[in-house]
Amino acid sequence: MLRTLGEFIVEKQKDFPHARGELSALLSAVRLAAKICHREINKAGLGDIMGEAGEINAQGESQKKLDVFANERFKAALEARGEVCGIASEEEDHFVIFDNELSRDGSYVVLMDPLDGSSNIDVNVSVGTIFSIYKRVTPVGSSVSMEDFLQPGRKQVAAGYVIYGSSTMLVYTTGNGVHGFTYDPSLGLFCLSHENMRTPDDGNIYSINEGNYHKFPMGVKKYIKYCQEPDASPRHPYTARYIGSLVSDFHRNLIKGGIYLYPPTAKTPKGKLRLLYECNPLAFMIEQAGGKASDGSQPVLDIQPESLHQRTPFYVGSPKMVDKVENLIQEFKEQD
Ligand code: AHM
Ligand code: MG
Repeated sequence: MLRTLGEFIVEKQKDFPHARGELSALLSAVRLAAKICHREINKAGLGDIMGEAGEINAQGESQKKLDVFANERFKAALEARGEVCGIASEEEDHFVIFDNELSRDGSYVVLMDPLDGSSNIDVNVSVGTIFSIYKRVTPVGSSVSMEDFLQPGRKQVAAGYVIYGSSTMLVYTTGNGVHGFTYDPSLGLFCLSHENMRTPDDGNIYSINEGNYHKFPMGVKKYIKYCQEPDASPRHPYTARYIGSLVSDFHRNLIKGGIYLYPPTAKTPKGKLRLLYECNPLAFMIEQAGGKASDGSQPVLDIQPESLHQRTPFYVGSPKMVDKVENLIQEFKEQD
């Protein structure tokens, strides 16, 4: 029988005895914004014949870039319901306070990357939205502040992503497993397609931008060589797969088993990816699915954030693969 995301959320609310339905309402807002973004992203290629981003359209409005569009949609959907008192986004320099009567009493903050991998849209490659939800630490009724946003990933109450791919999917966790829903555009519904997702303990896919090889820490170089060794194990040599769109690379590896790596380099000592908008939510998801996420020396979820747009090296995926690269990074760190 078909189970929709809406029904599933209500069902799962019973798992939290003191839940008042706020988180369920918040997830419904995410679902609505995801549908709107799905619609726009699916016709993105028409931009070429209907006007590029930045141009003025027939109605005299300027066409928005899709990442700006996605940011506005998610923000509007989250502000409309009153559960969220503020958001932080990769698209905004500062956090945004929802300062209306409803939202001031909201208990949650949301951090998001509204459209990750947006440069891929030009070439029709899958992109994603990543979101992360925390209970605020400041009192309800007061104005939201920086400390509400700078919480370690362990404190997340929910996280997830939307992948706009050959199908659009919404995958999320509230700390009780990871569940995936595939969008049926003819019905306008997300339907449960992947209940209780688990990532394999070990895998044979490695995903990294190998063009930067010469700039990587020695332990990561050793790991890449290890992946390529023909006889290191029956799984060798591993398969290299890198879309360059984090949600897509993560989603594939979650299902098939594998590891995604974004190491530091001398030029970018913290790597490229953002701790709060990208790494923490995916780290929460992978741990819930039986995998691991590390910055090379500690679990990503244990990092105490210091600023909103902070970056971190990121190694995420099947636990045995993450252990292996972590060990090599530690073993060879004197040589960096
Ligand atoms: P973005 O947030 O500016 O879109 O950058 C994040 C993206 C990820 O989706 C992807 O995994 C990574 O950047 C690719 O980076 P690179 O091109 O350096 O390999
Ligand atoms: Mg991003």
